[in-house]
Amino acid sequence: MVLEGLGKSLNSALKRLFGAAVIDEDLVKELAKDIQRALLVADVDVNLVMAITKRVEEQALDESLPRGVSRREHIVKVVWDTLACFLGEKAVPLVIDPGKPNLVMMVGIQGSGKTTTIGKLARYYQKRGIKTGVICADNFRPGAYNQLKQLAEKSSIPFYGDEEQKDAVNLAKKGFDEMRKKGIELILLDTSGRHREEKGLIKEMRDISRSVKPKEIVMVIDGTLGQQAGVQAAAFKEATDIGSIIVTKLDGSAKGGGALSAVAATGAPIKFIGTGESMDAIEPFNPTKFAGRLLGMSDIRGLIDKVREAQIDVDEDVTMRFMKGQFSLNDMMVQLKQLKKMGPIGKVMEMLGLQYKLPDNMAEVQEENMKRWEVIMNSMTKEERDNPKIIKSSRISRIAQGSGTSSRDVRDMLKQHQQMQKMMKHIGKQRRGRRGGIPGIPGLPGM
Ligand SMILES: Nc1nc2c(ncn2[C@@H]2O[C@H](COP(=O)(O)OP(=O)(O)OP(=O)(O)O)[C@@H](O)[C@H]2O)c(=O)[nH]1
Ligand SMILES: [Mg+2]
Repeated sequence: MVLEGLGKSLNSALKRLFGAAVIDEDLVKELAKDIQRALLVADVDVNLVMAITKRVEEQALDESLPRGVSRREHIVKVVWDTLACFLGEKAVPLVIDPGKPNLVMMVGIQGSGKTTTIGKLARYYQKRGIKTGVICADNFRPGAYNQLKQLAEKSSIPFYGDEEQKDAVNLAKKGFDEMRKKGIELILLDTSGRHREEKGLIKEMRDISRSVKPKEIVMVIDGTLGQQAGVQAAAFKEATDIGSIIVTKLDGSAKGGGALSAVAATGAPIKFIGTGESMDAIEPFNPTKFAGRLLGMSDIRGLIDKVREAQIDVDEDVTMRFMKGQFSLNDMMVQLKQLKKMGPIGKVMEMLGLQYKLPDNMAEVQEENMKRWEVIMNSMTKEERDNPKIIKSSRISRIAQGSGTSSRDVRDMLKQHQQMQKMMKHIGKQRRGRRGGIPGIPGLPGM
């Protein structure tokens, strides 16, 4: 996976958020620290890291939560949005006017991946029904002509090149004419990467682009450079306003996060990323989706959805009563049924990050018990159901007789109720301890 290391550490930072009992300033600070560490390891510029985490800290405990959004979800969204923002925010696609010769010129430092990327892009667009051709204007490196020719032939893509021609501008012009005559819509122009630094590269880029007037100039940048990629991007951005960027070699590069964020910081749009040596290893760059993938959002969303699915609407009054420990037998039945829908109770509590040691028997509340308890409850008066405290020995015998169960069954149920009431009180306290309150899952009071 692309930027696997960064993704893993960001994901575990968020898991900590989901595992925490209380969401307060300390927790957000810890989360920010985790994110800082992850980004620094990925070679993201220190100032950028600070700006990212400052924004997360500022917005995480923002008091006003949109309706129906829990604090945890809100924080996940803040982290997601912030990362996306620092990756460029919007996806900027390569625009191709169909039926016209769209010339796209590739430039880049030696070995950055220009030729490979041209091969990939040609395939990418050809598969999408756009007539695509490639031109080799690299008259510098001896193998360049054959490298591109072979890539083109493998994918049956029209190729132009001339090993005898030594002038790059001439090659570009001739190639462009040829392709135009053939009705090619996307013409990808490969240039030489004789340069080791930006200056010389930019001069040559100007010379060629003046004569062939490309629609767009793409700078191909090696993602393994980390934040150094930003230097190239900045020089390039200054030199042309029809420029965009493709960052390559993000597969397996520990510094890819640094490269992407540094490039995005220059304001030059990243349009594609290269994710491997094979001809299919290219993808359009979408900051929002990319940030989501880094955070392993599919996982976390799944958890949120699971909790949501099981929720029922309980009004605030009921929730308040639970928090004060006023918890009737009817309430208990409703809660047990809800919890059963979500799976093993202990697991649910763990997912929600609630720290409470469940009484051993409670985790095993079985359907059988619940059925029996319903029968028992039918033999009670309303007063008894609402306020089971009043049920003493004589009432227990009466209820057991009336429901065809034993006194022990009735006592078991009452004991269960007491334990659950205690738990609800405890959860209520946890909830009150949270800053601003966590509007949680209405079916589970106090969460
Ligand atoms: N792992 C990985 N390797 C890549 C990627 N893109 C390019 N490469 C490799 O990088 C090396 C250089 O790629 P080229 O496409 O020849 O680079 P170039 O910019 O055309 O090089 P010059 O023309 O010499 O300046 C090759 O070995 C490619 O296979 C990528 O996304 N991932
Ligand atoms: Mg090349």
